[in-house]
Amino acid sequence: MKIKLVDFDIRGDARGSLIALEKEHNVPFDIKRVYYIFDTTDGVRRGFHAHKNLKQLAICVKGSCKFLLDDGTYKNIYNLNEPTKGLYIEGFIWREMFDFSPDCVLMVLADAYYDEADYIRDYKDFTAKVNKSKTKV
Ligand code: T46
Repeated sequence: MKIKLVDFDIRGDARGSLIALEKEHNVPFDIKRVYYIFDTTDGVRRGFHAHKNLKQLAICVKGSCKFLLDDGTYKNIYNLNEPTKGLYIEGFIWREMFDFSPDCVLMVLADAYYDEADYIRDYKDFTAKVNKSKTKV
């Protein structure tokens, strides 16, 4: 299980800024899928799930939003408000996204194709699985 904030180098010049995302350089997995969330309804909260097996890198390329990440023991809130930062999420972590600014474009890179079977969408199932893995030690 891993959560990490990643800083991207800006390849900027007098014309403006550019950030390149490359597998193994600043993206620590093989990119299979990219999706982005935008035009989010005011006050909405999304996510409410964990993944059984997925690596993701979330970047707010415009505007801002917040991520609540919960490993079943600790909860942390991450504020994504610049395109130079990515939030890397790997492993069994519950996530909720909220406080989207009206202009927010949240881009997510993932190491696997979309698969509903990889989602745990019930918080009780999530905590039960976390507790089961703790007792396995
Ligand atoms: C995650 C957070 C950060 C697809 O058809 N393909 C896709 O690749 C995705 C991501 C979604 N969908 C469909 C499934 C639903 O009918 O798009 C609809 C909205 O997806 P969902 O309700 O899962 O969206 P969020 O914002 O709750 O969660 C998404 C990702 O699903 C999830 O992996 O970690 O963003």
